[in-house]
Amino acid sequence: MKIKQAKFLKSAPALCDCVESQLSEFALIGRSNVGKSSFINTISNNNKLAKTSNKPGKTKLINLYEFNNNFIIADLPGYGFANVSYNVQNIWEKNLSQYLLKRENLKLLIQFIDSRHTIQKNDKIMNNWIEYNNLKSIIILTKIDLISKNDIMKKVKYFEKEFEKKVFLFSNKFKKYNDIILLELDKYIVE
Ligand SMILES: Nc1nc2c(ncn2[C@@H]2O[C@H](COP(=O)(O)OP(=O)(O)O)[C@@H](O)[C@H]2O)c(=O)[nH]1
Ligand SMILES: [Mg+2]
Repeated sequence: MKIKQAKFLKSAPALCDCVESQLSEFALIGRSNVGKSSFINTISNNNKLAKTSNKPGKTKLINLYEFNNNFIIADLPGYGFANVSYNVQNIWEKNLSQYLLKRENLKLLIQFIDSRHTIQKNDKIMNNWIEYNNLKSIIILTKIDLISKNDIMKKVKYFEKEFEKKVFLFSNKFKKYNDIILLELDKYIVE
């Protein structure tokens, strides 16, 4: 699959604010700063499409983007930010779990994991929650350019063992990882 067109659709605080759509939807989840917004920009070849930031926890909205007039990617607020109050965190979790469980056109969750670290507690909690709710998901290891070539295979093995499934690789610095991910997403698009 080639990305020929990409556009911003809407920012939504909660499920009820998302535009209704028949298009297949993918949701990006992962800790703040893991590279979710960068993924959108990299596959669309447009660094201005999604806001990226090195300050964690900026986005609290579900940002929807449409590709090729054919599918939607929802860039979700990152989990695990440190400096928000417990109350804000609760509202955020409620809004987000409602979206993940009830969004009708949602076909697949894409969980982003920073390849530089070992498995983080909130990544594991999120992954368990996904499995518990029987949601389809794939895992993408990000920032592959920041680990040595030698470590890439070690990390793949480590995370595949931890999550008991295949993991995909990604870097916003190299285009070579795009195709295999887009090929995988293509399998979940319902025309
Ligand atoms: N070296 C490197 N930096 C990245 C990569 N992806 C994202 N970043 C940087 O990490 C920071 C957070 O990225 P962002 O896409 O905003 O993360 P998000 O919070 O998950 O949406 C930004 O400064 C990005 O430039 C990557 O693959 N390699
Ligand atoms: Mg972001």
